[in-house]
Amino acid sequence: MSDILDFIKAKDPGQKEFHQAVQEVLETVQPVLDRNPEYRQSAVLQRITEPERVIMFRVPWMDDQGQVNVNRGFRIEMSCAIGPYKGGLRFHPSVNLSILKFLAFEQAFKNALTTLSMGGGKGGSDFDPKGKSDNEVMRFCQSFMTELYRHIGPDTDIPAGDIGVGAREIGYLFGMYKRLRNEFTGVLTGKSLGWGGSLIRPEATGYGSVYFASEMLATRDDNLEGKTCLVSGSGNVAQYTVEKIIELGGKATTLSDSSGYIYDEEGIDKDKLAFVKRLKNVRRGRIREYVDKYSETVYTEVDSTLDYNPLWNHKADCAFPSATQNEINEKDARNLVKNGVYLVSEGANMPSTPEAINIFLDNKLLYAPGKAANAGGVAVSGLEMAQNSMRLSWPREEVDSRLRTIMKSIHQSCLDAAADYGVPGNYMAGANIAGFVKVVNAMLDQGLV
Ligand code: NDP
Ligand code: 2IT
Repeated sequence: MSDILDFIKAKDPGQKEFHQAVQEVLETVQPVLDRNPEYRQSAVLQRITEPERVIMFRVPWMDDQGQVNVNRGFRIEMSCAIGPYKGGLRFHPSVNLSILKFLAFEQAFKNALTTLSMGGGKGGSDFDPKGKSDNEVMRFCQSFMTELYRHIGPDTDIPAGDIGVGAREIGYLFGMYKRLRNEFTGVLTGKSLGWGGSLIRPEATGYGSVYFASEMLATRDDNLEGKTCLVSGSGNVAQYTVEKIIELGGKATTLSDSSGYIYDEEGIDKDKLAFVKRLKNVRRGRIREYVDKYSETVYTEVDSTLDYNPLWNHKADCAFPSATQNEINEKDARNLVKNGVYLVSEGANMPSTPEAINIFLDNKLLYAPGKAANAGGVAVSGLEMAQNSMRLSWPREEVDSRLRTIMKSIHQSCLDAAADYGVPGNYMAGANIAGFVKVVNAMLDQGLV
């Protein structure tokens, strides 16, 4: 196991996020390999850690001043063992091969857990949509799709949103794909409702993460009623996490963006959440404006000299990290435990460092890893694909009830796999093992391809 990890690190030395994601999975699936010696002969670890295909391309685009800019575009086609490549696109200046490979790697196992037939992929660009006009974003998306279109298709690879890619970007990307291919198909998910989108897709990741939390609480005869929750981020996932927490009787006290966070001791209610949605989705403003509107609340600017994030240092019961990778470090994890938090449900992908995860596990928290807790988003993407194929759309209640059933099933698969391999209650090990076994068995069934 450690030989394989050393080999991967030596081959791509700079890819620290990818190494982190791989190390976690390799460490937890060791007992699966011990029980299935044929996996070694078939070199399954070497195969699942090497993307089936990596596409990297130049994206030239013109800004509103007539200046030409160049960004880098990517699509990582990680695994199509159980279905066509599926996963989001991230537009953020930090995007690089390491981050997209970690996301694509996690996606393959996440998608396997959803019960639907989807392989794993991820893509994006180091383009920063922040501060750009709609026209600039449109020109960028059109240029990006002018290359991407030849690699994707409704039965081949189906991208969707992630950080920096929401309904606006999906619209521009879809428009260009349709023009280039002369076909109207479900090649992207997260589409708007009027032209092929699914009800509940915008809500799905946040709702799903809270449904998963409710399932974990139910194992202790508990629920979200009256629970205080810390939420990070203020984008798609964070907004619908707060919405579901409110609906289930909990109280969310924090939201953040990359500049800082707000603390609202009274709780973010429906009206305040509606303000955040307008602020973030329509005006594309900063979370600090929340305190201008609600003066009894507190805004704290990011302080890069601190070695912890003060957002995670408030009294609470539950935490829903919903911004980005490695946003909870060891010190943050200790602060969470010290403040009484006993449940962490990861809306973001890999938001906790390995040291933070160890603290959650040592302290017997109900800890749900992203590949289980945030799988509701891609699951409803799968339901969007199903509806597109049938050329019909299901009502809100139907999609929501399917989402709830899928989250329940993921929760059960994690518990079953964890118990089967002697680590009862360890959702991280359970998610990794259940996802891994499904992907690897499909690979073995299909021969050496
Ligand atoms: P959005 O772009 O809608 O929102 C992202 C939020 O996170 C913003 O508040 C953003 O702040 C903050 N953020 C992003 N990068 C950083 C950073 N480096 N440091 C601090 N804050 C940051 O994205 P989503 O809500 O869609 O995604 C959030 C997380 O959820 C990601 O980890 C994503 O991979 C994961 N996820 C998303 C799914 C989906 O369906 N959308 C599905 C499953 C997981 P700012 O505006 O200042 O950048
Ligand atoms: O990380 C994720 O699962 C997503 N960004 C959603 C992917 C999708 O295809 O809906």
